[in-house]
Amino acid sequence: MQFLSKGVEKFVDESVELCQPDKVVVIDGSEAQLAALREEAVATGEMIKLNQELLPGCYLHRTLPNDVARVEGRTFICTEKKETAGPTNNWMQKDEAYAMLKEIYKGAMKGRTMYVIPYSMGAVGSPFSKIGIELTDSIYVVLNMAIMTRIGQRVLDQLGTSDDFVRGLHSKAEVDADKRYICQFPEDNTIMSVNSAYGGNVLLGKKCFALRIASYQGWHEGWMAEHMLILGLEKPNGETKYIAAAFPSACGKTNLAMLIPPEEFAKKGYKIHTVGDDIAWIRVGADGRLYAINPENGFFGVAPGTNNKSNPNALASTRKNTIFTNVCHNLENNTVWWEGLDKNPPKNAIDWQGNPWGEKEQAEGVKGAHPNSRFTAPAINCPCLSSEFENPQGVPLDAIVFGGRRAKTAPLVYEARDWNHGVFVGSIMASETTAAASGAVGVVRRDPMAMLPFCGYNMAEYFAHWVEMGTKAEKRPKIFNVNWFRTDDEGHFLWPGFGDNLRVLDWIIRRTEGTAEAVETAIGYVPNPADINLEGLDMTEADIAELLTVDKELWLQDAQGIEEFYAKFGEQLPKELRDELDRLKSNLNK
Ligand code: OXD
Ligand code: MN
Repeated sequence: MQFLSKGVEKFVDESVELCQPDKVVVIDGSEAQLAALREEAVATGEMIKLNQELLPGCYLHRTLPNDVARVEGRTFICTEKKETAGPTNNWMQKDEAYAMLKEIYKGAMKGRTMYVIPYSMGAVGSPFSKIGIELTDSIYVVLNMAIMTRIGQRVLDQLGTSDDFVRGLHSKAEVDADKRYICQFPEDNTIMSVNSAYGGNVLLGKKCFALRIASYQGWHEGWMAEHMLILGLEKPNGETKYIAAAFPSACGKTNLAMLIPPEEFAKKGYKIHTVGDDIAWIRVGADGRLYAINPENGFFGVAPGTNNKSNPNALASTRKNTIFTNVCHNLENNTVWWEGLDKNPPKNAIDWQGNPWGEKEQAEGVKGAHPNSRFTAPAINCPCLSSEFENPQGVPLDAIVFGGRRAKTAPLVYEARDWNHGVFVGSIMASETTAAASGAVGVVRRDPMAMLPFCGYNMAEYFAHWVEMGTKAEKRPKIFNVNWFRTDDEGHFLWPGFGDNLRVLDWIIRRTEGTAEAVETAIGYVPNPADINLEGLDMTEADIAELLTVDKELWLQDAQGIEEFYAKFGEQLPKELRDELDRLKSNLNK
């Protein structure tokens, strides 16, 4: 095939020779071509066309029951040397990986069409943006990529004769779980994903490129790819401040990014503007501040639990031009349903596995939607999408927030003393397993910067890169840690969360402006109870005081856990972080 870029031509020709598709189709991004693909997917049963009056442009897709989530155990960083991937990644020697994968891809597309998807992560032509070419034998992938990224001829035009693009080869092959591999080759800007058809494994622009490959690129090129939402907080005076926040999967990033302010705040004029819900690419601007873009163009959100109360903006985003995956098919009106959408499950439905689902199955506790069922919705649908969403220069960050699910240890919010302390706070991020019973504490999994499954290189180098970015940015954002999940001794959540999280963001922004108080503790700056605006909230100062306590005994135990986690990195751990841990311990022992 002919392309302006000789690199694209070579990649397509070699992949055709390997996978032997019957046909090759280049995705030009036109509505006519996408409409024809939707029709074809409906004709073959790959997608179900939903009620076009209630859900215009919406479709339902089911993956195989063995293929419903990201597969961390089968995700590899493939480099020349193991040290480049580091102690927290699965590693394969890259030549061995290529040889093994080639056997699996051989003839995998026989009888099928190979689609060539040119896509841009970030607005086409933005100085932040990067181009990828994904080859796939799945129409579902093409249609999802058309929502999640900017695709088509305009991307090829932007690439021109350049060979600077990320190669992604995806084949669903036989969807054989035993031969499923999600391999990143950061040294070669290459991704190979085979035997899966589930979003997180196959929409190669998302986790594989925008986090694993991009984090490696950023390390070499002096920028950062992070697992962060980006939001703009508009204050009553009309000024908007930007926050990027990292939380592990399933800790509410989409909800925070689309937060609806509590009534008292809304009345005063506070608003939230969503820039992104999952990924941020961050660079140092000419003025020495950090600027962030969301490289994606849509939301790949978890459906269960999304409802008019928890996240009306996310729900509104799914009402048109959306692809639903593994949710329940409501046959009463040919729409969709999932657990937590409302209290009226359909009486006549098909569950995510394609089985009849009605009152009997519900009484037996069979789930209608898979717990990881998803919606792929265009960002443009989001009622609170930021006007800066397409800004090619990104938005300036005032604060970076880390957070996890901790029943006891972490207070509702605290502020790092300075950048390096903030990097330490991110590096010790942890989340506990849920549903802590009375007094019990869940199992802690360390998930530094929420990047454990997504960092494309040695995490010790990644920490060092964070430290270095702090020296490059003269006007660094302040760094904070939040914990919406603190519980009392009976295991009840102490903080209402959702829209009320704005009260914490408000303190954070006032801290960046120097207009809010705090006390210095062993772990950093913590607000006094009176510093959080509780207007309109049924909560006493004693309640908030409890949320803000720092239990030295628990923190000393945590310091032990951090020590064990850090031991993985041996001598490679940056001295700055070792010093911060020593300082934490000495503060706690004072
Ligand atoms: C995730 C996701 O798993 O965003 O983090 O899908
Ligand atoms: Mn994510």
